[in-house]
Amino acid sequence: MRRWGSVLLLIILLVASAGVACASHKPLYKGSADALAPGAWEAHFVWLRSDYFTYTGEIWWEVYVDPPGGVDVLFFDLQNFEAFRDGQAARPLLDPLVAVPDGTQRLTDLTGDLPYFLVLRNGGTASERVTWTIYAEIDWRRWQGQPPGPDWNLTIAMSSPPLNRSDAWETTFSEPAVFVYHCLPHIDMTGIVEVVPSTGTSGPVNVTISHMGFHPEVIRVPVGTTVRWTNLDNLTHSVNLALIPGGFVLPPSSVLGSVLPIALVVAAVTVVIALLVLRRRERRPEGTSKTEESR
Ligand SMILES: [Cu+2]
Repeated sequence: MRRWGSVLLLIILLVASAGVACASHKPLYKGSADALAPGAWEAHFVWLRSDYFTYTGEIWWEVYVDPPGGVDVLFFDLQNFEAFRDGQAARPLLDPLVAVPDGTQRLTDLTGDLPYFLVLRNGGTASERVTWTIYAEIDWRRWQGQPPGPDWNLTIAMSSPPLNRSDAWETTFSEPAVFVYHCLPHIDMTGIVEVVPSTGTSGPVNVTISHMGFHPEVIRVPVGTTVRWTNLDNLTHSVNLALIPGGFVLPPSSVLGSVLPIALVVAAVTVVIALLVLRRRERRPEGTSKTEESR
């Protein structure tokens, strides 16, 4: 009897642990902690392209702000992120979380064509520390014999040696280009360097590696800039820069998308005017013959 009791207890424990495993199913995309001075912001990108996974287009994130309050959470597509960065009107894909102590948001139907950007902005007057994690749902059927998903097709153009704590590595960018980079072995640690044409000169730009992330993670620098990565973690990290040929190109559909509604309205108005003109022309001979008949 006692033996059966312990078997039953074992079964209950197994079922319970399986339940916990299911409930904690969180396909981590990336995460780190940002130290934000008042007025400062950091951007973290999500690009659902991978050699390793097929993503379903569903992502969510969690943020925790310490001390509570003062931090806004905004999520942009590439076009609107660029506008936001340039200080222009920008439309987030979701209603922003404003001055939150913590929060989570979810979004579906994202594509792997271009990166998206999670922006954490300190709108308050005190320094804030934001711990954030981004999750992306994975199509696990790929691991069950289904064809693999889209590839990064990344060709690593430049690599640092392994960087231990306090080690630094730098390189100078001499041509306009877009690089996406990642750490090895931590492939979820990623960043973007966009090198833009410039006639002026620029000082060195520092990127720190801390809390399993690059800070700042997304940088735009003029040609001729030296970028220096310094590892502040107790783990060994590295920087592996891959050139994105042609950079990020907005699909023509997004341009068409903004022009198409106007074009449709113009076409509809033209058709209505044309029909009215045709009807008037058709009526005229009819009227004439009637007057002739009535004569
Ligand atoms: Cu690493």
